[in-house]
Amino acid sequence: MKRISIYFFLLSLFVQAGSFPGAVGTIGSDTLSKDDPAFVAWASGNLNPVYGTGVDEIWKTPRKAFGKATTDGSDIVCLGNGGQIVMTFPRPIRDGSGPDFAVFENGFSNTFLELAFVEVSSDGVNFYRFPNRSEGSTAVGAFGTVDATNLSGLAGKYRLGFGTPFDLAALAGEALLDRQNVRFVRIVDIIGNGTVLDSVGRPIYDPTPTTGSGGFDLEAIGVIHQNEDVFRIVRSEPVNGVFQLAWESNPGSIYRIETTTDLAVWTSLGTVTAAPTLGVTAQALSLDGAAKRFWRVVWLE
Ligand SMILES: [Ca+2]
Ligand SMILES: [Ca+2]
Repeated sequence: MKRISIYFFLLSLFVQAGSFPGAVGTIGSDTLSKDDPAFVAWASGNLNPVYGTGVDEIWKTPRKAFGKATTDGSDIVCLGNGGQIVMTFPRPIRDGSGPDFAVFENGFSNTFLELAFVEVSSDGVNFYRFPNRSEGSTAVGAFGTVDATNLSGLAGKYRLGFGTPFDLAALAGEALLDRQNVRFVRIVDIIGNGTVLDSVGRPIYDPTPTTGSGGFDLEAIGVIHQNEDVFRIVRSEPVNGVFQLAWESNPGSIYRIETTTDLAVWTSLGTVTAAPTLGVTAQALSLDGAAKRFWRVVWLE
């Protein structure tokens, strides 16, 4: 008899589990600890957040999502219900082998999971959402539970100190996304009452309603693969007596413009701060009557 009861117990576990990797500490979980040596950089800036409902002023500090992930559940920016934020990085994220970055939330258990969509952009204009799935089929109360095995492609799947990985390869084929130069990551809170749908049109459920620090609490974003290659010049031409120069730039970075007439001695024309919301910075430079002149852009930090 004892053997039979064990059999049924295992069967019921198998039947209940969803299709995707499970909670921290379970076999097959794809989470990354904040201390994983795979992380080479962390989010370092943000664009203006759009806060949703149910978030107190004390949680509206985007700076707390900069830098390395912590074990401090209050070291977060709270998006509010339906809110969103765009984060920037020291260098572009690139698509290497396997996951390329991970998003950290401050969930206090393996089952209190507040969820968000993750969208990326190279140019700061065109954003692409990671394909996502939520297989949960019942509404979750304010302090209800969410099963990680039901979730894929959504941030917030793991508790404080453990990131949810994202692989840019999932967005192959998007014409206006340069997967080797992802400069912006947008986190979009999901109102988990079933009105917001996953990639295949199924309702997404997470703890609802939440107040005070409602919605997704962004703790950090860790980068696994970053692009340290030479960046590209996208425009270099004289127009109406002015030389128009534009290059792919990373928000938060500083560049020095240099010029020469003989390719031997370069003279600085000063420094330029990257365009804060776009992936390209443009400058109009004086031609100053030289028969031949060259310019170059040097990436400082
Ligand atoms: Ca990848
Ligand atoms: Ca933090």
